[in-house]
Amino acid sequence: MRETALFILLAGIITTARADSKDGCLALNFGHGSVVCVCNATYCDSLGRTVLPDAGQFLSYVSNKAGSRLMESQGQFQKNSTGAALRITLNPSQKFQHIKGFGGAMTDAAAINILSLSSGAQDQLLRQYFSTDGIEYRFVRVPVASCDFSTRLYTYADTPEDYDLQNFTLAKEDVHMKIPLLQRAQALSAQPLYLFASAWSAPAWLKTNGALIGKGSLKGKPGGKEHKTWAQYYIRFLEEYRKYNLSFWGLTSGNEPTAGEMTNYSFQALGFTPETQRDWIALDLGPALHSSSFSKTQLMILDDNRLMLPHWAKVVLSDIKAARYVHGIGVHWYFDRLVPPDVTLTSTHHLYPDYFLFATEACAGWSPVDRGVRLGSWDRAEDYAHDIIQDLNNYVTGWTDWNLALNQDGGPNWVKNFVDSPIIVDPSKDIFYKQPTFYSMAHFSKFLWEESQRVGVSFSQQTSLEMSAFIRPDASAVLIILNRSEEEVPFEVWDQTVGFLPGSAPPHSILTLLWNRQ
Ligand SMILES: *[C@@H]1O[C@H](CO)[C@@H](O)[C@H](O)[C@H]1NC(C)=O
Ligand SMILES: *[C@@H]1O[C@H](CO)[C@@H](O)[C@H](O)[C@H]1NC(C)=O
Ligand SMILES: *[C@@H]1O[C@H](CO)[C@@H](O)[C@H](O)[C@H]1NC(C)=O
Ligand SMILES: *[C@@H]1O[C@H](CO)[C@@H](O)[C@H](O)[C@H]1NC(C)=O
Ligand SMILES: *[C@@H]1O[C@H](CO)[C@@H](O)[C@H](O)[C@H]1NC(C)=O
Ligand SMILES: CC(=O)N[C@H]1CO[C@H](CO)[C@@H](O)[C@@H]1O
Repeated sequence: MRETALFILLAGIITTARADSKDGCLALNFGHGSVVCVCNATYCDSLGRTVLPDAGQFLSYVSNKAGSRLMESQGQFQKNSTGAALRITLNPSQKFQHIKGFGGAMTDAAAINILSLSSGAQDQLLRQYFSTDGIEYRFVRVPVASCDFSTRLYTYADTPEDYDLQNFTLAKEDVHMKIPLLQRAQALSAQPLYLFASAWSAPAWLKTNGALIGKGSLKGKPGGKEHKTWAQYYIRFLEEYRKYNLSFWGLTSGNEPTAGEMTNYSFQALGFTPETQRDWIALDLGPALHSSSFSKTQLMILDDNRLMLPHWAKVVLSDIKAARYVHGIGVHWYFDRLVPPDVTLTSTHHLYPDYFLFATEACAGWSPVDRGVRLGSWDRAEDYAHDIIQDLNNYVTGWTDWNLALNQDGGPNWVKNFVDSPIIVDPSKDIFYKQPTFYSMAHFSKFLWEESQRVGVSFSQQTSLEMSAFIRPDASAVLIILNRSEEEVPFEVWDQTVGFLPGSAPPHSILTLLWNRQ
């Protein structure tokens, strides 16, 4: 009797209904496919600290269109196959890239929105992203001066002809908003945050078009005084932030250089071709960083749509004088559908395996046909998970979301380039909404620690499930599965060291499975 009961217990998946527990999602449905979770100064759903299950057990976390949010269950590995038609075999001997981490951007807009809440709600929001109770972001992209998600146009050196940057000063947006929030985020994080800087435009007086917006590049040629000043501007930025105890892990060579090069952009941009970026790095930025106290700062080129690869990387990295200063390649997700990821990402990895690939910007609600905030959209959660899995399966080492928080219009944005964000604030009620995309990020950011290594998976039959598998530094395994269809069919995972994991991917779901292999 006892053995039968035990067997039933072990074979089944024991569900702890987190949605109904005290830390569950307070769901609100705005009619866009799924729900948002409402948080205020004193209440927010959270997973808390995840603890590795005992040997032979696994943990499963599911979020789905039906409204589950990181719902935790525990189950037991079995010695025998479950008989499921789909067997997913973990192949740990097939090793790929190591993970750096996940995060979002502290834009002026994000800072304005976070600070529009009461201090209690601000703390709650920051904890959601950065603490071990939350989703444990490691990376924060920090715009260098203004971008479209600002309420005004400025740089830190708007005094004309100030080639020595004597009047370089951080803006009030840095000193009173972004810096204090970054310090608070750092204090909430169990680990040092990895900040990286991206500039949208150089000061107008350094540029061919004399404006921060539109089509324009630096005056003169790489090696010339404008290019030298623009390199020093980055150094000055790093110095100023260091005075506030904020040190940067990395920087990019500038946001979306193709925007300022090829189009009459409606907001801040600075054009580079791959050739001018190469020469500016070789002659100006690289030497400036190298001779500064920031020589270890990770320099990422491109910081633009991945469809520019591998061409952009070939031009910059085949030049030894530029390549020696570069560490990685930053990619954005816009237009990802136009070119397959193996053509852009994997081919670049194989050409330049010593340079890491890193996703530096993505957001939902940017397309003219599907614009702005959509509270509770599950499609957008799937878009995130699909793109992250695709990137990870093509050698990308981390993924950075765009604005950490926006208002209900998807701003503020001085050119009304409104988009969506995983957190939408409503200061009139002193609450914020965690969108389905917040949970997409969570399924990766909370579980894939730094130095987790992607490993192989194989299938017993054709499947349209999308997935990516990892071994973490503590030797535990993480498997993340996305099911974008309406159906549910059981599967099993076979891990030679522990046995068979009985599983099932619900319709329209994101699933993270975690187990101990020792
Ligand atoms: C926050 O939300 C919880 C749960 O709905 C509620 O009990 C509490 O009163 C709210 N707190 C404030 C300050 O509104
Ligand atoms: C496992 O499989 C073996 C061999 O097929 C069988 O003898 C045994 O009864 C099975 N055990 C369970 C618990 O089903
Ligand atoms: C720039 O700095 C110089 C010297 O520090 C100072 O005299 C001047 O007033 C500043 N100009 C502006 C526009 O801030
Ligand atoms: C800066 O950080 C160091 C070490 O983390 C700490 O000792 C120091 O007090 C901090 N300084 C400020 C101004 O926050
Ligand atoms: C560029 O766009 C601005 C408006 O954003 C417009 O005023 C200007 O005429 C445009 N320039 C060209 C060359 O098309
Ligand atoms: C699109 C997709 O991934 N669909 C799959 C969802 O999961 C079920 C169960 O494994 C499969 O049958 C679907 O093909």
